[in-house]
Amino acid sequence: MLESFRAKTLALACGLAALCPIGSASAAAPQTGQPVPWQIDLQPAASPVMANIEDFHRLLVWIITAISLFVLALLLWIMIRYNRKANPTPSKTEHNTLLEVMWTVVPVIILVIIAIPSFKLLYYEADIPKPDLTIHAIGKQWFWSYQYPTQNFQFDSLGLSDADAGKRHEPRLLGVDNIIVVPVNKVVKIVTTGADVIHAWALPAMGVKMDAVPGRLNETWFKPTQTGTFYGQCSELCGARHAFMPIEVKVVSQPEFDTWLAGAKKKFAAITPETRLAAATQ
Ligand SMILES: [Cu+2]
Repeated sequence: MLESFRAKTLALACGLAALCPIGSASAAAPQTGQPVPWQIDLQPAASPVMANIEDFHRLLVWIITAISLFVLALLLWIMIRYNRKANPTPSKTEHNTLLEVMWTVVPVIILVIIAIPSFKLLYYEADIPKPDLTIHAIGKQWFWSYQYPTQNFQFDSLGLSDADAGKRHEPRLLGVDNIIVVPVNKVVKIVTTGADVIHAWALPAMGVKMDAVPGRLNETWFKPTQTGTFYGQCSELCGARHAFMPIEVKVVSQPEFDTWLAGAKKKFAAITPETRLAAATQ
C-alpha cells in the first residue's frame, strides 16, 4: 500500500516536473523488457538503437521543459505586470524588429538542434548491419508466425489466456506459447509482412517498431546487449483481437541458443514453398 502510494507520488511528481532522468521510474523493474505499474518513462534500453533513442528523448525532454517554463514565465509576467489594475494605460507600441527577428531565428535554431541528432538516429536505425540471424515475422489475425529461414523451421506464436499466463508465470497479455529465442550481442534482422491486414511488430526495449504490411516486406534490426525476456505487442490496430497478439523474445547466450535451435528444428515444422515468406506477400 505504502509502496503503491510512493510510486504514485513519484509518478505524479515526475509528471509535473517532466524532469525525471530517463529510466529512473523503471530502474526497479523486477523483469527486463516489460512495462511496470505507473511507469512514465521508456523501458530501459537493451539494444544500441534504443540507447540512442533514449539519448535523443532525453535531449527533447530538456528542450520541451525549457520552452514550457519560458512560456509559463512569460504568461505569468504578462498577467501580473500588464493586467488592467497594474497597467491602466497600455502602450500603443507596434512592431519591434529585434524581437521579431529573435522569435523567428531562435525557433529555427532549436529545430536545427533537434534535426541533426534526429536524422543521425534515423539513418542509424535504417542502415541494417550484416545480420547474424534473420527472422521473418508474419502478422496474422490474430497471432504471429515466425520463420527462421536459414535454419528452415517455422512456428506460430499465440498469446496466452489469463489462466495459462498465470500457470507459466508470464505477464498477462504479454506472454506467448512459442517464444522467439535469439542469441545475445548478435545482430538480428527482422523481416515483417502481413498475411491479411496491417500489423506492426514492436519491441520497446530494443527500440523496434515495424509495420507488417500485406504484399510488402519491411526490414528492421536489433542487437540485444543483455540476456532476458523482452515483451512487445502488435502496434497497428488490426481488428477485434488486436490486443491479444503479443510478442515475446528471449535473449540467451550463444551455447543456450544453439541448444534451443537443435530442439526447435525437431519440434517445429519445416518451411515449405507454400508457407515461405514470399508466399505471404503475393
Ligand atoms: Cu495485429
